[in-house]
Amino acid sequence: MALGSIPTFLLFISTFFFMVLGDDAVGNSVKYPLVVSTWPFKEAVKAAWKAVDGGLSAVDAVVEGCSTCEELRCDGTVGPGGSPDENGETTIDALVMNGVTMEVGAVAAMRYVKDGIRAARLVMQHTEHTLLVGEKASVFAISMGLPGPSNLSSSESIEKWTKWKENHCQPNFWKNVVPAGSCGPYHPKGKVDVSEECTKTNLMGVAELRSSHISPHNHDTISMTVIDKMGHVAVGTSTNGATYKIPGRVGDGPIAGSSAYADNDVGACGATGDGDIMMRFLPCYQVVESMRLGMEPRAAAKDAIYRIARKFPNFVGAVFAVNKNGEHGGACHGWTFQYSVRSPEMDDVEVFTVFP
Ligand code: SD4
Repeated sequence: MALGSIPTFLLFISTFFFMVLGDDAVGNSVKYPLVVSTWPFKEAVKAAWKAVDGGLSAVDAVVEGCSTCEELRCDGTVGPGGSPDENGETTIDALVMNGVTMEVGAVAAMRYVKDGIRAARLVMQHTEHTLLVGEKASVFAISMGLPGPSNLSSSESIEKWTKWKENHCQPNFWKNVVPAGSCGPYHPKGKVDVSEECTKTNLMGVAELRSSHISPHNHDTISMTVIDKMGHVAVGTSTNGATYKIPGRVGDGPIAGSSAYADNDVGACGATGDGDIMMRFLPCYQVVESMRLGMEPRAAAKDAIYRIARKFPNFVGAVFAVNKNGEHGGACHGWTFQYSVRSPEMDDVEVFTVFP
């Protein structure tokens, strides 16, 4: 080799390694591919791991993982047959986000179609939109080839709903209405003093009295992050939403930045909990932006939860945070949270427990 061509050769070699390893791999202990999911949804994590380890993209692995939870009806609150609304109907909220392109596809309050996360991916891949809702989302999903219309109720969801009706439709999500302690139809309670009744805030601006309908036995969301072999990040979410919700309610599940968020330059986040509160704070957007400013995943997760808890001390929820090197951490409020991880260093899925 002529002496003059040595620098060119070295440049070629370093460019080659940069392209193969990616900038994150240089000088760092990179831990991907990686799968992280809310709760001990081990089968879902295994399915996503199998997909990503086999070479599928982060987006496709997220879809495989969340789809497995929908098929298994994880916790009886993901996929068909879970959490009935006030009419006894099960609907689905789902989202997928590509952290490379920042594309998002989501469906909300989708009826008659059981494949929430696949419908979300169809929105992302075949439309310029971000979010389709209700029956129109179902029509879209079926027109794009997903099975349906199907009855999303199960004997369990109908039984749960029947007991709730027998219990005078308690608990429910209404406020400032009459009748108070029984089933509807409901009407506004007359003149409401907004400062006293609606916001229930004290002088510190803290909403004190709102009780949460979400409990450790009633959690409903798989939120998953995958980093693939290329170091590309994606997130996905699927849920039936809140049990006994008012029909038409959309939770945080299909809201980018709330239930999940991914940015390839930084990392990703997944959330679970009281979506009606959480979606006001976009906790996963907050987590990713905090990590962008240099926070460690665990500190970013704690900060995002704290921002909600200082305004809603009774709020129940949790987030996990993952940076682009695969380091992760979680934080929670009002319950003990668990999240599942599969990385190249592990022989199997590991479950991490986070205390409030
Ligand atoms: C919702 N965030 O629709 C969902 C419910 C949930 O743990 O995650 N519960 O509000």
